[in-house]
Amino acid sequence: MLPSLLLQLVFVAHCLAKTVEYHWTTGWGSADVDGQGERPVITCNGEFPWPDIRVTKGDTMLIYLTNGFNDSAGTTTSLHMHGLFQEGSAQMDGPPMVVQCPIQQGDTLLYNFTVSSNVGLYWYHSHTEGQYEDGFRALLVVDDGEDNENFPYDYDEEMVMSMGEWYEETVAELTPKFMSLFNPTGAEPIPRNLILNNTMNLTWEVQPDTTYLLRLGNFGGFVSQYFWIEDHEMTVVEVDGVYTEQNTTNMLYITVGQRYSVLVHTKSDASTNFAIMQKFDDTMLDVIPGDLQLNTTSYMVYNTSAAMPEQNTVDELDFLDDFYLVPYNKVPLYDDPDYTITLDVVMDNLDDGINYAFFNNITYTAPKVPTLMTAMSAGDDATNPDIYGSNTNTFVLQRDEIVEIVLNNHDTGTHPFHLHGHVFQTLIRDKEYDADEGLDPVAYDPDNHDDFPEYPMLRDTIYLRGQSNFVIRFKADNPGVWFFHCHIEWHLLQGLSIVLVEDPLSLQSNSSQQLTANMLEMCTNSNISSKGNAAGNYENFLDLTGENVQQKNIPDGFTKKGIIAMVFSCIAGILGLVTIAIYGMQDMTPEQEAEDIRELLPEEDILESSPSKEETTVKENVLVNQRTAED
Ligand SMILES: *[C@@H]1O[C@H](CO)[C@@H](O)[C@H](O)[C@H]1NC(C)=O
Ligand SMILES: *[C@@H]1O[C@H](CO)[C@@H](O)[C@H](O)[C@H]1NC(C)=O
Ligand SMILES: *[C@@H]1O[C@H](CO)[C@@H](O)[C@H](O)[C@H]1NC(C)=O
Ligand SMILES: *[C@@H]1O[C@H](CO)[C@@H](O)[C@H](O)[C@H]1NC(C)=O
Ligand SMILES: *[C@@H]1O[C@H](CO)[C@@H](O)[C@H](O)[C@H]1NC(C)=O
Ligand SMILES: *[C@@H]1O[C@H](CO)[C@@H](O)[C@H](O)[C@H]1NC(C)=O
Ligand SMILES: *[C@@H]1O[C@H](CO)[C@@H](O)[C@H](O)[C@H]1NC(C)=O
Ligand SMILES: *[C@@H]1O[C@H](CO)[C@@H](O)[C@H](O)[C@H]1NC(C)=O
Ligand SMILES: *[C@@H]1O[C@H](CO)[C@@H](O)[C@H](O)[C@H]1NC(C)=O
Ligand SMILES: *[C@@H]1O[C@H](CO)[C@@H](O)[C@H](O)[C@H]1NC(C)=O
Ligand SMILES: [Cu+2]
Repeated sequence: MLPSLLLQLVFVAHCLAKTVEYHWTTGWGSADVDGQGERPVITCNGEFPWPDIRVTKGDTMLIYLTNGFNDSAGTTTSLHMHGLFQEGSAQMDGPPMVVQCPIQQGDTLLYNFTVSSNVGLYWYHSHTEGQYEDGFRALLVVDDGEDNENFPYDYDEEMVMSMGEWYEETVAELTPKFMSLFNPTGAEPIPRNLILNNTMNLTWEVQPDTTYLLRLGNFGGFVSQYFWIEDHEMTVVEVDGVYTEQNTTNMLYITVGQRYSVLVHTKSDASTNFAIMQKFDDTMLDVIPGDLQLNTTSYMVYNTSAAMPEQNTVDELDFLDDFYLVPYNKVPLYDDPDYTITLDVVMDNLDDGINYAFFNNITYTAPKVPTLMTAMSAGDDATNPDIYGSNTNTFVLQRDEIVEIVLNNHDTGTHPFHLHGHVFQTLIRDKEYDADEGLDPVAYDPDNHDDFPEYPMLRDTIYLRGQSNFVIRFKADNPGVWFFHCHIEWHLLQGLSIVLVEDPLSLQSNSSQQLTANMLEMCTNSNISSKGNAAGNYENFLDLTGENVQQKNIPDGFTKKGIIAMVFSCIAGILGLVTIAIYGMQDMTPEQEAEDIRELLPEEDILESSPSKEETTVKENVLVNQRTAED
């Protein structure tokens, strides 16, 4: 009786699941997103913005992505569905050199996967070189049953909105200025505006006395945003695809990568319109240009004939702390960890003078073979983390173990961390230890910490405060190769990521995880081996000769602080110009400038002798004078 009933249910579920197919070709076009003029954008089939899409849990998605870029730089591409677990389809997750080979110009890769268990709001984006900051991104709603019938709360209408930031220049223009000897502190480029649904001044026409399910996703690449609606409360019911117990607030704080679904009940009086506010978390900006609009106003419109509201200001940025949210399913705190990964975050300079981001002194350096393919081809060696390379920060997880990640931030900045393939519980998120108040970074102390929540919040992206720490846990029940990284695209370029190889032997044996012929073709066309260790060695997986490694450290005898003080105090006089360089107002290219500096500071001078104070001063003068002369 029971089995046959079950069978029927399976059959019904199967009938409803559909296959949706998309054919997307990347290209370059032009769009005026923020009303301040056209600039190049990445298009989808010649159009911008990219399509927001909706599927139902259980659906299979077939996305044929064609690289339609035709530039001489050979720009490649890729696609990541942010938040989807990709159960049984780890190769479809997107990050190049982690799970796949890059898609070369003219090539098409089929992303073929089933949305088996995810529901709620997600988004998709290129996982290549900050490309999504140029527009290659959009939202993805996964309905929980037909018409979202299994959603646990009642609502009348739904509204989906993306938020993000917009830059004056393209990522290709900004990156060389950012990753430069002339940006020794790693100051991130400053966006020009905050945007809502790929525009500004958006109007949302609402009906009175109606409960809206408002779904908000921050698909930006850098700043967190405060979000509020004048004189309206928001009841949080879902974050990052996890239903929550209701928690009502006036304000949200949404980092890049995060999503919130809230219930908003409109007023019964339809006479007045209200401001929808977005505000920069300006503590994340290294400089705040005088003309940067920190608060951005959009409109909740009850009455199209009535006046539009002015900007709404508040006395305090009193936002909901997501740490205290309780998942609707009340998943209890996971057991003590079987495996703890402790990571220290540092931003620092290497021998080339560029500012990098480090986990445990390693800045992620892509291997020669995508890590998933190393795992697939390594046989029993796949469980040995060494084969994945010494500069990829790869950790191997065993099936079903409880994994704990302890993250200690030695940097003063806020970082939103994202884990692929899972949601995680947040056990601890410590307060900020503000350097401006003379405080030093504080690491998590396993013997002395706050009590863990009984039902910790589950989500896929969470922020870490400046000089602070967090502790997260998840269960390694999804074989795959999963990236864990800061979602600030600038910091990802700087190497702030690790790779988790989860249950590699199951990957090898499971038929659904076998690499598709189309995927292997991407490797052939990229001249990248789809077999072998991080160095591409297939004979002996333990021989890493020839692997990619990060730049050398600044040599011994010079503390990193010391060399930065020496080399860069010289530049201090022109630090203002660095900022200008970032804004693109500088007519000199970073390469030219780097050349100038190298000439003035021959390597042996900088690196081989500990300079006296006097020498340093002389060099400073030379440089400053040189700059003055040029200007
Ligand atoms: C938004 O409104 C401002 C002020 O009216 C205008 O300058 C700007 O161009 C508008 N932006 C868009 C995208 O419509
Ligand atoms: C590249 O593509 C654009 C349109 O996306 C087209 O205008 C241009 O002619 C193409 N260039 C080459 C070299 O094919
Ligand atoms: C293969 O992977 C799928 C998806 O994760 C899983 O449902 C299935 O049980 C796995 N098969 C085996 C034999 O482990
Ligand atoms: C998508 O993957 C499924 C499961 O591996 C496979 O059966 C199907 O043929 C694939 N579809 C295409 C169009 O390749
Ligand atoms: C914002 O974009 C979403 C998805 O494209 C669309 O459904 C929605 O209507 C837009 N919102 C407004 C207020 O225009
Ligand atoms: C809409 O605004 C107009 C202009 O202020 C006003 O005359 C009208 O009564 C308002 N409508 C409602 C339903 O309040
Ligand atoms: C921006 O919003 C904040 C918070 O409401 C307010 O304190 C501040 O005065 C606003 N800034 C400007 C320039 O309007
Ligand atoms: C709602 O969130 C606040 C923190 O902003 C927390 O103190 C409170 O316990 C939460 N309440 C519920 C019911 O989740
Ligand atoms: C990082 O390097 C510092 C200085 O060389 C060293 O003290 C520390 O132990 C290293 N940390 C790790 C996790 O290897
Ligand atoms: C791969 O190698 C071939 C032959 O050397 C070359 O023509 C092609 O441009 C290379 N492709 C890439 C993406 O490097
Ligand atoms: Cu970061």
